[in-house]
Formats: sequence, structure tokens, C-alpha cells
Amino acid sequence: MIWNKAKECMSQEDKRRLQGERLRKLVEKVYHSTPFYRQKMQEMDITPDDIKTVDDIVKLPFTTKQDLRDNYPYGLFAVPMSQIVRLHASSGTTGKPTVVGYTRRDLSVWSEMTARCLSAFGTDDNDIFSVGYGYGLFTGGLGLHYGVEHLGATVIPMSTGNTDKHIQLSHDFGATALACTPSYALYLAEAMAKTGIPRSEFKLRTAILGAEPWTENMRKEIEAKLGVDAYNIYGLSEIMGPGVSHECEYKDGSHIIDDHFLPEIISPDTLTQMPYGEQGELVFTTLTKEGLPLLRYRTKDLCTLNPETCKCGRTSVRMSRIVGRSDDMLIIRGVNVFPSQIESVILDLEEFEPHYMLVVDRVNNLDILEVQVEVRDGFYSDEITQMLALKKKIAHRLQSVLGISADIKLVEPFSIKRSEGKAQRVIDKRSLN
Ligand code: DLL
Repeated sequence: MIWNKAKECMSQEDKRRLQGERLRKLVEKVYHSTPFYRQKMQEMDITPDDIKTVDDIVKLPFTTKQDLRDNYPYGLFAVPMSQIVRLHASSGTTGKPTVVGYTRRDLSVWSEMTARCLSAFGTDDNDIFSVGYGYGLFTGGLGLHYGVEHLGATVIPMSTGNTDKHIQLSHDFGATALACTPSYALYLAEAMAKTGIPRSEFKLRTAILGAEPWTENMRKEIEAKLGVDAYNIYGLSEIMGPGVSHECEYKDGSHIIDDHFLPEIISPDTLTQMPYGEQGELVFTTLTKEGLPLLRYRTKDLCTLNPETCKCGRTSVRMSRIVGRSDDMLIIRGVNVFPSQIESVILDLEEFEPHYMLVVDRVNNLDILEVQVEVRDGFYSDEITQMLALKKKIAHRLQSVLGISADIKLVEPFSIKRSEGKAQRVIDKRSLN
């Protein structure tokens, strides 16, 4: 079943009962099959009998990326390898990769959940998807691929790279939907414009974007440049991959598939649960996973949760956009700065393209933030006074939003490197010094 009304529009009471039942089974299972969890629970002096309802989740231990690394590669798997049929891994910037394993049933749940997302975006078996997420150890490509097939739609497994071919085949094969990162969607839009093929010759209507943080302003930009309706899809490999949450036609937060993934928001400092509406770190417990079930996995993603029933009828808890990751937050001269705040300012000003790079450095013991940003065609000028006025304008806006000053470097259109996967927009030279 794809649009699973029975599960997606379940009453809060029934949902809590289902989550409680699944949680009890999960805890029983990991206690007996994963020495890591048994030991953690013994240290905390709890047994599976202490878990009676979904509220008892707070009694359980957290899991972190470090725990996965410490138990590299298979230490947290809850089934013998004979039952694992697929591995994925996320590389991260430092240390060993985190390895995730799926049983046949896990893969079947994953493709069904991803298909649920696609159905909420209004796509169906008549759609033709070009999947521009990377295929390989990254979960984006194969995750979307099997979701599209489960939906009964047609998939063109493009992967990343080879942008010209991607555009050509999208055109020739009549692709109606595109799945890729928001930054690649922008790049494709620019490259499409350069081909000279009129937009009316493409059938593209829907874009399914995720795998990196993006703002509402970025959505407007992509929708305008690519001529699509753009939706947010969220996920992480440790929990499953794409398809943990998704927007619906109202685009008012992303519905967490909470019959399978139990969300919480915690304070990253005190590790206590925070009330709905307050911003904190998103934590997930996988209620049905077999291969790598995780208790209270700390995502490091910062957002808020909203439990209200959506206008679409879904009763699932909705998450706001990811404001940033606690480990992406830049501390500049003692002030917390998220790249998404800077993106919002840039995209609010019509003079700039949505392409930027942040360079942070320390000079004479003082943190320096340089914002390199592309000036839109038509606004770029050789007139120094005009450029200075532009600089002043954006510097002033940034100062009022961030509370700190930034050095602005205006650059010509197309001079900042485009990204095909997850965009790398921050260079923090302080960590290199
Ligand atoms: O990025 C899975 C994915 C693939 C999601 C394709 C959506 C589409 P990882 O590589 O493990 O998995 O990275 C997970 O990426 O913790 C977030 O920080 C970030 N992220 C993923 N989706 C979004 C999104 C995939 N829609 C990490 N908005 C997560 C903001 C996102 N951040």
C-alpha cells in the first residue's frame, strides 16, 4: 500500500498504542541480540520490563555516531550476516565510515516508505523520475530508485555527474520528476538554460530535494529557475536513508513516518526531552528495523516538532526544516552562526545568485568570516561605487541577522564551484591552523 491512510491518518491514541507495542518488541529484541545495548541498559539498571508505553522511551540509552564507529563495522547489527542483504555507508569528514545493514524486510519497508513520500508529493505511476542522487554507498540514489519502482513509476537511474547527458535524457525520455540535492537542482537549472532547449520542451513538474539543508528562499529560487514544484525529503543513513520524513501538498513542515521512526527533540546540553515547538536536537528510535535497530539515535540535526494534524489529514508529527547541524554551527567571535541564516539573507536580495561560500579564519587571534557571493547578471558592474554600495547593503543585512560583521567578497556569476551532491559551502581554516 502506498498512500496508507490507515497508518498515516491514525488517531493519536492508536498511534501511541502502536508505537508503544513496537517499542516494547524492539527493546526486548536489542536487549537479547545486541551486547552493546544490553550492557548499556544494565549500566542504567533497566530491563525490557521497564518499557511499557511509548513514554518510557526516556528511560532508554542514547546512541551516537561515535558508538557506530566504535563498533565498526558490524558491532551494532542485530541479526547474523546471513540475513543482511545490503550495506550502505556514510563517510563523514573524519574517522571511519558508519556502516548500515539492511535485511530483506528492511529494504521492503524502506522502498514502501520512500514511495509513501513520493505519493505525498502528488507523483504516481504515470511519472518518469530521473534520479540524480549518487548511486553507491550513499543511500540517496538506491533509496529513491526503489521508492520510485515501488510506486510503480518509471525510474531513470542517472546518478550524479554527467550533467549534459542528464539534461539530454530528461528531455528525450520525458522525465516529469527530478530527485537530487537542492544544490544540484540549481546547477541543472543553469545548465538547462545554457543548452538553449526551450523549457516548454521539458516535461519536468516536480522536484524531490533533500540530503542537505536548504531554505524557503532556496525553494523559491529553484521553483522559479527550474519551473517545478519542489518538495523536501529528509532522511539519514543510520535510520534508513531518504524517506524518514517528507512534505505534503501544504508544504508546512515534513511529516515524519512515525509508525516506523519515533522522533524526539532533546536539548543537546542536558540531553532531556524538550516540549513540542522548542528547537533542539532531533533523535530517532527505529521501531521496526531488523538489521540495525537503533535506540534514541542522536542525529545532531536541529529543528522543532509539531504534533498538530495537518490540513492533508495526516496525523504524523511534522518537523521543521533543519536549521543546521549542531556540528555545522560556526562559532565566530563567540557568536553562534548557522550557514542557513546567511543563505536566507543572500537569497532575500535580488542582486545575488544563490551561490556562496563561507570562509572562516583566525587572524591575530580574531575570527574572520568572509562571505563570497555571486552577483546576479545585470547587477555586476565595473563601477566601483556601485559594487561598494552592493557590498554595504549585504554587509548591513548580515550584521543585523547574525549580530557580527562579515567581510564580503563579491564575485562574478558562475565563479563559485557548483556541486553535484551535497554542497560544501564552508571552509573553516581555523581547524587547519
Ligand atoms: O542524506 C539521506 C538522504 C538522501 C536524504 C537523499 C534525502 C535525500 P546521509 O548521507 O546519512 O543521508 O546524511 C544525513 O543529511 O542528518 C541531515 O543533516 C542532512 N539532510 C538529509 N536530508 C535533509 C533535508 C542522506 N531534507 C544528513 N534537509 C542528515 C536538511 C538534510 N538536511
